[in-house]
Amino acid sequence: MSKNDKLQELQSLVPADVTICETTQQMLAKAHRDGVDTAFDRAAAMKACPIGEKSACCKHCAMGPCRLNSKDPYSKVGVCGATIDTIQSRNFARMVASGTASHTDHGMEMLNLFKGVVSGEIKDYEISDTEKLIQVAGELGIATEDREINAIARDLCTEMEKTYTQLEGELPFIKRAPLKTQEMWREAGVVPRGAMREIMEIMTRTHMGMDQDYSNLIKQINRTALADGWGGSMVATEIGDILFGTPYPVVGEVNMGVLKKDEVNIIIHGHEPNLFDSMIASVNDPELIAKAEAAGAKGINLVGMCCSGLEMLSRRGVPHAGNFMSTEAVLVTGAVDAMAVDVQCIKQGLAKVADCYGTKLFTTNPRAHIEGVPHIEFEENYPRECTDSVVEMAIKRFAGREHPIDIPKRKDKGVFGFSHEYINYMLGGTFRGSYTPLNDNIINGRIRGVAGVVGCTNPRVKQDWVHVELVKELIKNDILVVQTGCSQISLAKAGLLTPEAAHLAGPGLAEVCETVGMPPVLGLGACVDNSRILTAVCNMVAAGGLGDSIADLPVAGAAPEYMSEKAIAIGQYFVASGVYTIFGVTFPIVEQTKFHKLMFEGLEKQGMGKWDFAVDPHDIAAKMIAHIEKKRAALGLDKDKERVLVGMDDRRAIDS
Ligand code: XCC
Repeated sequence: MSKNDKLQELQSLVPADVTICETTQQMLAKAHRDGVDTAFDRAAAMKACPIGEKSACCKHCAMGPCRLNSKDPYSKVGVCGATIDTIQSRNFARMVASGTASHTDHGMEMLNLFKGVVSGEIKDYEISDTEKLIQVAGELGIATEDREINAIARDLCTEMEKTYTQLEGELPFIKRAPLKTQEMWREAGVVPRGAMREIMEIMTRTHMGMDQDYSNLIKQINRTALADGWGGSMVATEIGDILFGTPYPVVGEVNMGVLKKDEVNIIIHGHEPNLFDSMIASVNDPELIAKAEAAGAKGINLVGMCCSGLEMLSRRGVPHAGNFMSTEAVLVTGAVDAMAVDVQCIKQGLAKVADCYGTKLFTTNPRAHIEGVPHIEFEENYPRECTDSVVEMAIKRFAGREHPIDIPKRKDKGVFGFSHEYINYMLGGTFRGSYTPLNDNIINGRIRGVAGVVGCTNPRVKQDWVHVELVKELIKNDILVVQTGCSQISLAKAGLLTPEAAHLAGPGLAEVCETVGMPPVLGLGACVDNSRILTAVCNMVAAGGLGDSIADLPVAGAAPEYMSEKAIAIGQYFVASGVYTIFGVTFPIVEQTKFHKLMFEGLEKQGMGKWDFAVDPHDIAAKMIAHIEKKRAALGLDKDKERVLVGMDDRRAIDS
């Protein structure tokens, strides 16, 4: 293709059609002028494979790959005889295995770091929240009274390690769930043992010629997904809090306007908080600051993106430049001197865009290199070796900036860091912290229910638009929204993570927000922090009045712009935990098949939640609201309580 043809093709994509993020629009237009493509352009140029999209193909052996007809799913079987239900349940199982592996691997890294800190081998990090350590240890049955912190921490490491390595028995955090939910899991035979074992079993059961009954495979799908939510993800969150601090509300700035023309700009993108934490130490090192100044910079500006960014935005208020679909666009500013990435959601396309605009891109994790991108290994025993050298390279690039700098002016403010511990305190105060005020407001109908709106952005739908429209509709209908992951940044850019956004809420929710001084949309952190939502729903059940299990609660979850296998694993653990969960974009199961019926109806009959799917945000909202109202009705909250007039005779009867 000639250069002119390429420019023409790029310019045929209208940025406002693919994203509502103003700064991403500006940078896409600039990229098109510069002849640079991003995932938005590649998605427009490459239609999603219609067979793969519906999961109607199987490439588990060399007799295939076999393609079935998603329009007429029972008209054919694979060469081995596999039916559509076997093929798509196996494909779905492997998505759950991959997503669960990602979160549990992240959690395991946190555990290794924690162990190193406790043993004294790792010296650059320390335990920063001993109160949380004691609370989690107590919850897991570890003696805490009159014991040294380090002794408790050692026992906690041993106990948490079971999350991964245990061959038999139940995951430690299973006890956090309401008893009725635990019983339902036991009855269904889906309580996870150790995550490694569950992932291994899913891989073998999905091998050619193994589990060929979707209704049996679903058990392993659920068991593996639960090992993510109540295992890997929960461990990642809890150790993250113990080491880096439990979040409490902090005002933070988001959007590309957080970059600074006259400073050395460094972006950390990925997932694990340790790299970011060490980078904070590096950019505050007086020697490195002096070097930056000597190179003509006014300072060093550290910024986050995606979930790494959320880890440190929630805990330290570090500015955040944007979510997943803005990671290439931000490089088009020419202002990013260095971007260091660790694991997950790092597009290979970043390498080319970084090259075009002279950004120094570095991979840092042994599990995630990118061909052609320099790698500076991050080692927890000597973390500063990696982060200091990234800073040095960024300073060098600043001094030799060759590309015009074009930073969009817009930045937005939001309140972040609503850990479930803080929600407890916020509602009840120091002495009577509890979820009772939340439950009371749900029971009296001021708040109809709670919705989790989470997950990625995806170039197959207009970036941020589905998240924002959906959340606006929910809060307008008096539904309190909690958020994690990239979705939260979509809403922060739209100004909904501020207490002032209460005016967009329905009268009941607005009244509660104004009384407490909280936003109608609460940001809970990164993707692994979906475990905070699990903990919060457990607290709602424990506070009373809303049923005995998670499945009884008037709650719903959505990932309207999801793209990753991690999101599928998250969705599945919410469903298995009892939560109605709706996804947008596309759904990897053929409608009208037995497996579809099981996921969208059957699981609910077993006491779990269920899947649903819609693309339009208003349809998604309507379905979530209908589900919440259905749960309210089941709890008897749909009718006003009959007023009983108590006469003197009745009083005497009560007294006696
Ligand atoms: Fe990745 Fe966690 Fe999705 Fe964002 S939301 S695109 S998984 S960074 Ni978790």
